[in-house]
Amino acid sequence: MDKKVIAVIVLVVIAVGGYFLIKGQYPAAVQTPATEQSGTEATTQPSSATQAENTVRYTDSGFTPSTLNVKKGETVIFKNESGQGMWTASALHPTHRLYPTTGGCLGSTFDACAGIQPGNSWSFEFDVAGTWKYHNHLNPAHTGTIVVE
Ligand SMILES: [Cu+2]
Repeated sequence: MDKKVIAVIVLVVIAVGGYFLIKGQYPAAVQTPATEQSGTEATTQPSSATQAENTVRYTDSGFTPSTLNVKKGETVIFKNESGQGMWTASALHPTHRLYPTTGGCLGSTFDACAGIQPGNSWSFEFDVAGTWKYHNHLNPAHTGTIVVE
């Protein structure tokens, strides 16, 4: 009888001890991925910040910002947040030949070659340094400038 009682006590001690061992490890296991997550968040933040800087919004009142400075090789995203089509294209209207890369639908490759519908966006990589004016081919009064350094 005494041996049985001792055996039960030993089993309870092992079970309780094991429970606390597992419980003690749990918060540590949860904490490790949490710190890893905050680490990756910190590294992804700068790249998303630079992307936001290279965004030109097109609203019913025109392109914002009207002048955007970028570095050579960077991509600019033109977001159509207006209620009309946005056909971003190099100056001068209607030949679109100012930006010096040929092979576009009319002149330069800096040309969306189509009306981008509201809610959509169009992007272009600027590989040539200079001051490049552009406009909305569907509403040439709306203009903007990209300065590539
Ligand atoms: Cu045009």
